[in-house]
Amino acid sequence: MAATDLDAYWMPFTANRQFKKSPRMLVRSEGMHYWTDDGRQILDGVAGLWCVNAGHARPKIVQAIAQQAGELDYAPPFQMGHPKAFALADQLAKIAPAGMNRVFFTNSGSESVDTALKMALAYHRVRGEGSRTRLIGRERGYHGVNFGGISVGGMVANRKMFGTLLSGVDHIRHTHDLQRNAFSNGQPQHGAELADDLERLVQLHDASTIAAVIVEPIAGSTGVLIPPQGYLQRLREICDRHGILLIFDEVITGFGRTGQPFAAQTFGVTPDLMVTAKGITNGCVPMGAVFVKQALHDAFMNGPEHLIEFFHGYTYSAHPLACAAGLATLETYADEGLLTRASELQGYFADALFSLKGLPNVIDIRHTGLVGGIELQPLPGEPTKRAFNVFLDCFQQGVLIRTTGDTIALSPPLIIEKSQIDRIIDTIGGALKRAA
Ligand code: PXG
Ligand code: PLP
Repeated sequence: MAATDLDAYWMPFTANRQFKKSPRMLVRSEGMHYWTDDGRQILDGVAGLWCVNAGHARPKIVQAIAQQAGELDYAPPFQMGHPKAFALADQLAKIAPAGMNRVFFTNSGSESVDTALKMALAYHRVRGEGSRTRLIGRERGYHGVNFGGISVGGMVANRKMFGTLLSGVDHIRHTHDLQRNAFSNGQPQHGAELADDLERLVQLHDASTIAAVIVEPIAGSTGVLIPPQGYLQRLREICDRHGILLIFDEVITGFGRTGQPFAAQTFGVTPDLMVTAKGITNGCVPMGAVFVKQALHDAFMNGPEHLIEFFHGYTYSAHPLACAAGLATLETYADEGLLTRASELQGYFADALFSLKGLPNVIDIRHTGLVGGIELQPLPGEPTKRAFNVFLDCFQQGVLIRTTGDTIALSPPLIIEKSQIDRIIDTIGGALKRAA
């Protein structure tokens, strides 16, 4: 392709000029692999972008999308319905944490986040507690890129260019603590007390002003931060004590990543609202969903029946192609036991990850289920560069990984075989030695 052919597309979250000088083009995918435009096979260590949990081009999903496009291409979601939207919500409720049986559809994680924040605010208002307007996020949180999400989010680069954001937002501290917790095998031992930061904000602002707190059970985008033992439980207790809604952002952790359908189940803590996307359609058609407890939904179902209860929705909420893909995805997950397969493989995966301990510049290894993080000592004065060099090297060797800051993140499709885990880890090991 001539260089000018690449000019028009302004790529998201990409070093555009670097990419366009040396493009990395994917042209085909199947199972655990991508193929590049120069015919190389690439082993996918990140499920696309944490979303292709059942692997690529799965026949049931491909067929469902093709058939749906010919049968019902689009249906307006406002004041109209189509059967697959109801069927998908019903199926999703069956795998959700107990009681989270009402589902609102969106088209992405970012939209799901903003939907959940609006639901939380409106919920308090319909119950007559309209003073609860404050939203609490966490440092190093990633909640997508819309204004609500970056307001509660805690990644500096994603916020600093965009003005004053939402007002009335505060943040609790993050849980990353290399000094006390480096190389924890599973949930770190130290840090449950960091949840008490929420109690501190309650003292500062008063509970009557706080609507909700949103956290990722595992922070993915800021480098795979596993919650310390007891931390999520403590957040839940503080929320309960003060009538604050707890929102889990499970965009990455949902759909089997941690060994259960959702991290809420893996960690044994049920939120009030749960934000999802990505794996809901195996990444094949954009879709997101917000799960809520029935009581929260029911609080809106008052007033005259002909009136709209919640003034929110997207042109493409519950898009027929997405619903068809979602139903076929859930079927594929169920056929192959994928929503719990990570719990069977996590021991092997953890051992493989820990075999990298002691290699040059590896300063921490973190994991749960089939998500792993390998944190590197940054190059002096050049943060992110060492990890990015490892990424480029691995891609040359035929393995796709993801880096964020100086952390390598792994989240392979849940169909991965042990030999493929070995291949990914060996390739990273080689790249780490070369990068030393
Ligand atoms: N919340 C969380 C926890 C996410 O991980 C979003 C919301 C936003 O979803 P959408 O579909 O709007 O992108 C995400 C998305 C990375 C990376 O490299 C992760 C995401 C997106 C882009 C890059 O870690 N997660
Ligand atoms: N902008 C305009 C002018 C619109 O008419 C609409 C939807 O009708 C939107 C934005 C929102 O688009 P979507 O529903 O796809 O989020």
